[in-house]
Amino acid sequence: MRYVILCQDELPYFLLLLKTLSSKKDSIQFFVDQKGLSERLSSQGVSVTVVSFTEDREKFIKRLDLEPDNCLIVAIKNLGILSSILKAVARYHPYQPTLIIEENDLVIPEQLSAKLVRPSSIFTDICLPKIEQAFTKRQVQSIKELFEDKDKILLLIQADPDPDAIASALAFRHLIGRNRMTAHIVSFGEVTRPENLAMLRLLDIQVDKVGPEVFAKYEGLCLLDVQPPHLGDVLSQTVPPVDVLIDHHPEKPGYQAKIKDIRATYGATSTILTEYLRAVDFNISQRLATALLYGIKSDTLLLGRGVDPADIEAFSYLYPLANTNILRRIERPEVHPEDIDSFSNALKKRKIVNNILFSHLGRVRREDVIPHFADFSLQVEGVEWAVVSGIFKGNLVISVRNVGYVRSAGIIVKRAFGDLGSAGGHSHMAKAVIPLKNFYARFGNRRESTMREQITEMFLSGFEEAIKEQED
Ligand SMILES: [Mn+2]
Repeated sequence: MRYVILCQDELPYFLLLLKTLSSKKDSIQFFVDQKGLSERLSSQGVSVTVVSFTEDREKFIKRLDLEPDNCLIVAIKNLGILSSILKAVARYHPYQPTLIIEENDLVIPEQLSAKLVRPSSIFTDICLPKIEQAFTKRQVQSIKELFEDKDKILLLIQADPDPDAIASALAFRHLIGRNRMTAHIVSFGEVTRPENLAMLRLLDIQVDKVGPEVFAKYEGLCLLDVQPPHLGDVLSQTVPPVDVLIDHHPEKPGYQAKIKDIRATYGATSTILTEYLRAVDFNISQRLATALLYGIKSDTLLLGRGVDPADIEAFSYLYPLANTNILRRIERPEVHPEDIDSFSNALKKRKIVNNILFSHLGRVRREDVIPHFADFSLQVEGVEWAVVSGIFKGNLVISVRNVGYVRSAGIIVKRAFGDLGSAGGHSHMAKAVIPLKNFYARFGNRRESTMREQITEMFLSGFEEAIKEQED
C-alpha cells in the first residue's frame, strides 16, 4: 500500500509507525509545510517533501501523484485549507480512498471516498479500555491477596446452578490459581437441566450439593452469580461474611462482603470473569473459554436479552478460543441409536389437535430426550404447542413447549396433571412427572394406547380450564 500523507505535525507518523515499520511492502510519503517537521520526519528515515498547502491546487494535487489504490491521509489544522484540498482531490481523483484526521465535524465532498477519524477517539477507543483493564488488574490483585494464605475456599453458586454460574465459578478458580481440591464449587441445590448436566459432563466440571454446615470447614467464601438474599430467607441467614462476591443481578441489601463487584447492566457474570482473566493476560484454555462462552450465551439468550456492550466484547473474545463442537453437543444432547426408533414411532403416531402436537416416546434411556423432542416438535408447520411424553425410571414424564403465548404452559400443566404427580413450569416450557403406579391406578390398565389418549384428554381439559380461569 502506498500512503500519501499531508500533515502539520507528527500524529500521522505515530499512527503509521507500527504498520509501516512492520511491513516492508508499504511505501509512505509525507508532504509537510514546515521545515522543522520535515527534518524530524526525515531523521526517522521516511520520505518527506516540503510543500505549501496553499499553492495552486491543480499543481499541488499533481505533485501527490495519486493512484486509485493509494491511501491519502490528510491532517491539516486549518479547516478552510483542509476543505479546499479535499474538494480539489475529489475533482481530480474522484472517489480517492482518504482518511481525514480531524477533531471537528466536516463536510466531506460527495465525490471523495473519505472517512474521518477524531484524534480523541484514539484515546477513547484504544487507551481508555486499557486504562480500565489496569484498574481491573488491580482488583484481581486484591482478590488474590485475600485468599493467599487460605487453605480451602468455597465457591458458592445458586441453588439450581445455571451455565453462567458454573462457568463463573470455574473461571474464578483458575483466576486465583486453585484446583478442585482447594477451591470447591458448591450449591445448596442440584444441577437439573439436561443442558447444564451435559455442560458438567462434557467440560468435566464438578458441582457438589452441600448444606449450611459446610461453611465451618472452609477458610474463604466466594459467591458467584448470586447474593445471599437470593438463597431464600432461611439459608441466607446461614451465610457467613463473604470474602468476594461477583454478580450481575441488581444489588440486594443485608449482607457483608469484603470485595463486591456487582454490575447490574451486564448480561452475565461470565462477562465480568472474562474481563478479569483478560486484565491479567490469563491464558484461557479451550475448556474454560467454552464454559464462559456458553455462560454468556445462555444467560443472554444468545445476546438477545439484557445485553451490555461488554457482553458482546467478551463473547467475541471467547468465540475463537472455544470449542464450538462441544458447545453444540451441550445444547443438543446425543441421542442413543435405539431412541431414534422410539422417535420415528412417536412421529408416526403423533396427533395434532387444535395446533397442539401430542406424541409419546414410550421408554427412553435419557430423560432429556423428552424435552428435546418437544422442542423439535415445535418446528412442525402450524404447530403452536408440543406435548411430548415418555417413560423414564418408573415415571411418566411429560414435557410441554409452546411458541410463545399469553397462556402459561406451567399453569396448564398444573391443571392437567397436578393431581397425579408434580407439575409446573414457566410460560414457554413446563413439565410433569407422574409416578407410573399413580397413572395405572387411575386408568385401570397399562396399555400404551390408553396412556396416549389419557394424556391428550387431560392436557386438553387443563388447557380449557386455564382459558376459562383467564377469562373470569
Ligand atoms: Mn447469571
